[in-house]
Amino acid sequence: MKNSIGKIISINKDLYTVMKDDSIFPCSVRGKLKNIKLTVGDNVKFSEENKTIEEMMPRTNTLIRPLVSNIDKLFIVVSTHLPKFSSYLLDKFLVLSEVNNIKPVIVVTKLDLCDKKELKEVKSILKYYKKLGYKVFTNKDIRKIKKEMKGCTVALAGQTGAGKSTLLNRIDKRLNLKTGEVSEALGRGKHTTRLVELIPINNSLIADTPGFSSLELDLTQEQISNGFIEFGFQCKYNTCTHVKNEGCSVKERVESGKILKSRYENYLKLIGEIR
Ligand SMILES: Nc1nc2c(ncn2[C@@H]2O[C@H](COP(=O)(O)OP(=O)(O)OP(=O)(O)O)[C@@H](O)[C@H]2O)c(=O)[nH]1
Ligand SMILES: [Mg+2]
Ligand SMILES: [Zn+2]
Repeated sequence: MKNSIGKIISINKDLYTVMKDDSIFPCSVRGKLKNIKLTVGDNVKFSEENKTIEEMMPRTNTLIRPLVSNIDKLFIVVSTHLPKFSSYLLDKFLVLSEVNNIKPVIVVTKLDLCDKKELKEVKSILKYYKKLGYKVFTNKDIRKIKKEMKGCTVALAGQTGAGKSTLLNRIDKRLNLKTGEVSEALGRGKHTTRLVELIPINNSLIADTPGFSSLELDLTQEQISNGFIEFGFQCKYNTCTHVKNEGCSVKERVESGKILKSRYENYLKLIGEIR
């Protein structure tokens, strides 16, 4: 029998669940494929008869943490509190999306925990990201988020406790994903979601991923710099790393307030990590 083409929607030890149209096939992996590390999101050739995966199709991208491939959009879920808002993680995920050619979408949660002053601060930061052209929603904009997800393979990323599973439960109540209590002492959640899987909802495939407390980026200085989309290439020296060159247009724009200071600081922090 001819092989079919499907998508891996979950992996649990040696059990690979492959979806084709609306059918699900529990598969194992053929010996010759064992040296390729298949991930959730991989498109594969498989035998419906033997329930074996025979071949992996070329990938458009792979994220390491969460480990998923062929993602169209990354929904970056950031909370204002519990865990505390981190522009650093937001920028890190934005860089990760840009470098991997994944469209990022920012979703802010727990605005209800902000007082007036904090709300104003958060809104002014978000305005900057909107101006850069990023889509920014709150976790109350369910209709808009659904529309943005439609027809796409998407992953949710964000710190543990940020409210990723809660958001998905709002998108489809039948999901009934487990959500966690945030530990007040740590101010962060407890990794309630453990396995990565793609869930078919709302005409899209969605990966609710385990949150993380740290995230490593294996990128070059140039990739990171390109990930800050407003930096551009108009510096005096075309090899400018925007660190201490005189006449660096990035540094000038940070000083004049055109580039958000936290963006530049996060850039420095990120390139500091690769040295
Ligand atoms: N006040 C408030 N609490 C929220 C909001 N969104 C989520 N929570 C709460 O935050 C806690 C953590 O939410 P989860 O949805 O489990 O977080 P998660 O991002 O899936 O966490 P992991 O699975 O550990 O990565 C739960 O107790 C939620 O009820 C919100 O907008 N406001
Ligand atoms: Mg979760
Ligand atoms: Zn420069």
